[in-house]
Amino acid sequence: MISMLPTQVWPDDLAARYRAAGYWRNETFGAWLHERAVTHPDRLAVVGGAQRWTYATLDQRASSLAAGFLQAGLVRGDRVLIHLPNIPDFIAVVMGLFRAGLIPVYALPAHRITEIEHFARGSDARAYIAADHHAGFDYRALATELRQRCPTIQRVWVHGDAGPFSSLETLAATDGSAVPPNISQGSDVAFLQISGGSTGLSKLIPRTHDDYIYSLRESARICGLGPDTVFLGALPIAHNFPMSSPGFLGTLYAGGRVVLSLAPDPESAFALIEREHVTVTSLVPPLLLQWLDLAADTAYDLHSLRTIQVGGAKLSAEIARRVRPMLGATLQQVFGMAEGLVNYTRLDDPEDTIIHTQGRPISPDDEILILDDDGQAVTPGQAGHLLTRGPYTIRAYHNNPSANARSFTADGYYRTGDVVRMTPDGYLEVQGRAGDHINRAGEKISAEEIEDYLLSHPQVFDAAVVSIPDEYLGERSCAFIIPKGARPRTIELKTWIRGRGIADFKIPDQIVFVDQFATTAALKLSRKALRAELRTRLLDQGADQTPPSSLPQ
Ligand code: AMP
Ligand code: DBH
Repeated sequence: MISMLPTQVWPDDLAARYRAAGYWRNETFGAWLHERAVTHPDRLAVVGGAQRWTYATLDQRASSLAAGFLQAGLVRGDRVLIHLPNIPDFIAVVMGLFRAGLIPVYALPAHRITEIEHFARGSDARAYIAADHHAGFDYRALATELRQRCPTIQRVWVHGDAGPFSSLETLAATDGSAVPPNISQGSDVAFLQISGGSTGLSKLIPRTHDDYIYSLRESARICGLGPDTVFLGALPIAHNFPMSSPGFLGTLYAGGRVVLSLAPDPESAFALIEREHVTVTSLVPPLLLQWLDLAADTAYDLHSLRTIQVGGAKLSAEIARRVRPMLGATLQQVFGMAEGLVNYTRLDDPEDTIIHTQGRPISPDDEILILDDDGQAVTPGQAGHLLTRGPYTIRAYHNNPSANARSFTADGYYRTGDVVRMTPDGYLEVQGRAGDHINRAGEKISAEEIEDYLLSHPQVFDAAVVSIPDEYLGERSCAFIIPKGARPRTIELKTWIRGRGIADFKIPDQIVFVDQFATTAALKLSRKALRAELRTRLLDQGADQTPPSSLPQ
């Protein structure tokens, strides 16, 4: 099979403009980390577990890993799946891959074999790097299964006890002194990020050094990051938000320190905030709620916190209001997407803007369209579909013509699927989604993907998955099932779905059995209209009360 090298190309005139404006500087990840290690080698870069790495240590480890990857036979442009929790080696591995011109593909720790196989096939990956275990799950078993399903995966490295696989620690002992800091161009694709997926499984998002570094640099500036910044990575750092908005990459770019927590819960995080004098972190709304709860009577000293960023899902004004009094920090709302566009409330915005809006774009060259259902611009101030293009928003997914045809207009705008309105001063307020995904505490779940798993069960005649408002999670998932013959038990269905080998957060929170979906008047409903009707029916019946679900780790 011919392997398809990921690309991301903007039209010449726009690319020229982004360069002329100084957005794209032909900077690369390999090079900038090395520059910082030369200017401030002894400054702490990454703290996690018992490890405390200076910039020099991180830089050397990245070079060693780069040398190891190349000696193991990987060649420039090869894709490497990363399946690591929040450990310092996540950062060293990624930086090592950049340095070797290899292309990381980021999976979330919650992903399981079905998603990993999908990423491996979609990216034509040649290697897989995982932890031995995390949060009660053994990734080596997954690696074994992956090797069987995807023979293109030729190398597996494991952090910790490698079992039958190669040890990442041994690889990190390779002599990296001959590896140049950089072999890439700014316009090369640096990595493949994954989309939350609104139809079917996640799509792969190729981001270039030029475009991503621009978004990091500006994000770091907007968020006031500098050498005294201590960023806490509490959410899984494979997520685009804690990775780049400004996240751990923006923090290192600005010369600050990254502190990693293996779990996002307030107990783990507060201890680190006190110990490391954390100044900024990024959270999803349900986590913020947990933090606010515990902050009320915590013994930990949280005074170092200056900024709490919240994004990934809509934050209610009611909760937004509590951040400053309870945590003593400025709230920053962040509305972004792995495809590109990121909006921030600015730190010096009026309190009202910070509480009620999801911010405004990073770049003066972020082009924003808000359109009605017929594709016409809405009257200013009205809600409509958000489309965007700009210097760090992709023009195409990797190797996916049908998704590209759906998701991009002929003139290169990305259809975000979000419904927003714009305030007179150019801030966006997210109203909801036009599509059928469920935003469960910031994790996006495709209704279609889960319906497909349900439909493969022998006792399921038909299935429709919808989002239900949830006080704690924002939204939770509810599966409506028309049984085939004997009605299966709820627990059986959930176990069945888990058995498909998918992330736990995708298992429906609630299952409702029905005899039929649509009323006879509405037999010809589209899938989308059907989901809408089922949702309304459930809410009207007041049957939406289930015990609060827990957040995935
Ligand atoms: P993804 O494309 O998977 O990176 O997910 C991005 C999506 O998350 C956006 O298109 C929004 O639907 C949602 N999102 C991100 N941040 C926010 C926010 N602050 N408020 C509401 N929705 C958000
Ligand atoms: O939800 C997201 O994907 C997201 C949220 C905030 C994101 O990608 C980002 C900031 O960069």
